[in-house]
Amino acid sequence: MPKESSRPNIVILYADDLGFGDVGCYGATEIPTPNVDRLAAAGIRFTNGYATAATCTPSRYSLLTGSYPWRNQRAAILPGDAPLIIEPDSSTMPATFCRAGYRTGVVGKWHLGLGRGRIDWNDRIQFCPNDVGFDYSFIMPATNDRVPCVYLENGRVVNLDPNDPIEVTYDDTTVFPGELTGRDHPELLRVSHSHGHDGTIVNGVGRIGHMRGGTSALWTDETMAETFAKKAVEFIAADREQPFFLYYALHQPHVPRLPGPRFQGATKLGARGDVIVEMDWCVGEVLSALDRLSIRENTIVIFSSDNGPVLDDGYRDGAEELKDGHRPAGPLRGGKYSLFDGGTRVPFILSWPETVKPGESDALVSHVDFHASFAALNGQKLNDEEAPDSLNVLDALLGRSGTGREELVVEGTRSKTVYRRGDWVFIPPYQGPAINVNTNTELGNAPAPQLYDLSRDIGQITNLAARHPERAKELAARLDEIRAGNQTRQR
Ligand code: NG6
Ligand code: CA
Repeated sequence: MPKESSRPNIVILYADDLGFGDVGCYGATEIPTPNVDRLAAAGIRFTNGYATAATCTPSRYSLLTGSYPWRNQRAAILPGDAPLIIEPDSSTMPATFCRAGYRTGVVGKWHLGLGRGRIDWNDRIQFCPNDVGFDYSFIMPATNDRVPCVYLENGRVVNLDPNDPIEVTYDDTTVFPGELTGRDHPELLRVSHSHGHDGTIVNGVGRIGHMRGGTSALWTDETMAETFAKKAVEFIAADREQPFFLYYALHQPHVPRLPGPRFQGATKLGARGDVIVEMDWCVGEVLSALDRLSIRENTIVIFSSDNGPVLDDGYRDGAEELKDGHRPAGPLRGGKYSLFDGGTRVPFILSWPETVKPGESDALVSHVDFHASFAALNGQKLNDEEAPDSLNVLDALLGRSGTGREELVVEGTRSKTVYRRGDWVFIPPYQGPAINVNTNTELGNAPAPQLYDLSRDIGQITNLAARHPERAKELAARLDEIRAGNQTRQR
């Protein structure tokens, strides 16, 4: 019997806005990331590993379902009170793991919506991670810059005092009586905002949206890392018999960047560098727990990021000023929100000491493929409606083959997509600014088609569309075809 049938545990460590060049094993020299580096040294470091989108919600939607995000109109950056965008009881990767006898958990950032409309934060929230395949959940509802700034455990706000109920609104014309906002009280802020983020002040930081109440339940940004790491480790250790799937969605290095005291000043790059070191510590906590429990050998640990990097994402925390030669996207062009590779090509590491030989792989792989690949690993059959864009690329993921997908679609923002086949990348003409001036990222919008050959031009400098019009046309047509739902699948 092949070893893989022994149902390994699976942990996905999913960073938030971490770029292709942000960790040591992908070339960062100014940010020490010993734990991520040791994971890479023990596993496979992929150089063509992709998130499906350059922003969070779409990317995570694909990771958990195996469906491209632009197939679901609601898969766009969500406010903190948005409804759940995955249908309860629909096909999800965690649900497929449950069917295979796993216990499943999510810890960390959720950002896929909750409830079905108006959420009552003071009661158990129905339509939460536990309704889409997770046995256990300990989450922040949306992002660390969005209200409500509370943790939810299995659908209930943690530490809530019923006499101090929570109210939330994203209607910017509503300010709750007595609410202190960043807009009206900049003198109360510990970090000032550069764009947006001038709603309710929580823990000295202006957030997106408005909330009141829930004082005893409010999180402290500086202890978020240890809070999530502790819950992740508790989940891992809870049961030694059943295999488990843990989706640990790290909150770093998304804004606001407020590391715990131990990590303040860990780098010369300011808060953004420091929270990456903190993130690395979280990775270390998980690896140590697996070692301690003697289950590291038969655990697949994946490390990746939901989208590319951004320096100024709305707060003046010095990330831009202190970057000092550090290249968050490495050699790639663009970053978060971008149609260029910097938006979606991310660190992508898989380790499974018992089975996978350490090495490096340039196979084309995407987070969207985990669902079908792990279903195959566990002998689970997916029907045609399930995980429609997920390919079984298990051989590539486990390093048995250097070939992954032949083609891939990724999203920039708002359903604008890019098509990659082999080393060729085609970006259709798109309206919109070339640069997001707030974040200072190249978005990739241009009135003319763009075609790049990544084998010679990883930085997407030379547009070859005019030189190879036939190829550009062919790739454009194929992208249209996939968007219309026509795909061949290998399962
Ligand atoms: C943007 C926010 C940004 C970040 C992003 C979501 C403003 C001005 N900008 O709208 O700060 O929160 O949404 O990031 O509000 S993501 O990684 O969750 O997609
Ligand atoms: Ca993100």
